[in-house]
Amino acid sequence: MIDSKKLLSLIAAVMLLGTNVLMAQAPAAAGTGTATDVPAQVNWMGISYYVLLFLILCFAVAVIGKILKVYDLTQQMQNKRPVNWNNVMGIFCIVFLVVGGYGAYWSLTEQGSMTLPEAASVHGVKIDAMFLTTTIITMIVFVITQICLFWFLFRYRNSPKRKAYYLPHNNTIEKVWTIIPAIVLTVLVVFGFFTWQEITNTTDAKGESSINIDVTGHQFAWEFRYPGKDGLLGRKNYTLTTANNPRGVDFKDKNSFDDLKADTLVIPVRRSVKLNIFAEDVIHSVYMPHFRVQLNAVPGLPTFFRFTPTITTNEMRNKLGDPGFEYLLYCNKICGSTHYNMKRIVRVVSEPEYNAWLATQKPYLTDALKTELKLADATTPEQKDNSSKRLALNN
Ligand SMILES: [Cu+2]
Repeated sequence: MIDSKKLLSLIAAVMLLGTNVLMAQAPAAAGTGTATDVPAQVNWMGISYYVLLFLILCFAVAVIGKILKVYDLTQQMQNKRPVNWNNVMGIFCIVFLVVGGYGAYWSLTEQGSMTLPEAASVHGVKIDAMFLTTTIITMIVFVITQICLFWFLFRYRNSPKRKAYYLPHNNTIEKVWTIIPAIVLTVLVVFGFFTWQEITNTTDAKGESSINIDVTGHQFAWEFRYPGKDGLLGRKNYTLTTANNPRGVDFKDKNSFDDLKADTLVIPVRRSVKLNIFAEDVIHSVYMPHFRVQLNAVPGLPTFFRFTPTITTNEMRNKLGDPGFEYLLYCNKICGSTHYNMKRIVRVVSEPEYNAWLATQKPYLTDALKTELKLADATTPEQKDNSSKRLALNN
């Protein structure tokens, strides 16, 4: 009763359940932390339950198959008409079309609202428009092709009364199903290409000055570095990394002296922001769903993402009627055991609020780092005076 095909299906099912166990670890680990043995036990109970259910289902299908086979043979022995499997399969196709169609409708209406929240950036609105256009076009094609596929399987199932029509080739059909998708896909790709170009443009548009912010991911936190009064971030070099200089900022570059560090990503509304993205150990991913921002943070390969927020945190709180609302920056790569903890608050504020906030941020160049770099000793008394003035700006 168990042949090689059934054995393969069993192996596939076990592998699938194995993946389930892996995924089930996240909520267990993210739990309250009490009674760690219990979730593991519950997981394994769940797995054995589904394995058992699958085996029972296999057994039931095999038994029904055998019963039908016996019924079929007895019909033939009594010279009665055997089961018409073409009709059975045809009806199954129609049932599949109706049940599957309803399932697609159900998942769209039930889970459709679980998609992304309202876009709060300029390019985010464009991405949503692209996504909606693609979804509508593919949905129309999906509905038409599925109805045709299953209806034709039912309507033109094998019948002794009918002879199949042989259609070797038709140029018109070939042209239609090549040219129409080619035009539609070209329009979608070109639309996407222009949006992507805005995001990855290295130079500012005319009359625009982006705020450069360094975002660095490491296991398991995000670090922010803001430019000081000069509006410029100093260079970085990983070989300069020490306990006091964790991001490896190069202080041979005078732009580094007034750089600031922050715990929250605060950005002014309607100003272009360029996030310079770094990783110090494994691949992380900067993900801010409201702004439709997502880009990998790759060790040794700096990336960047340019976007313009359009809705302040306060405006969003009023819109949602949720006074506790915060925009969030997540890590979107499963980068290790406490990956889920890798998030930061992002606050969109007015330009004056941003400037006021920036003025209160601590300098990256701490006293300990100054001592380590012997910054004070390496200068003449006159320079010392100047540099202490310059450094005083940071405090
Ligand atoms: Cu991460």
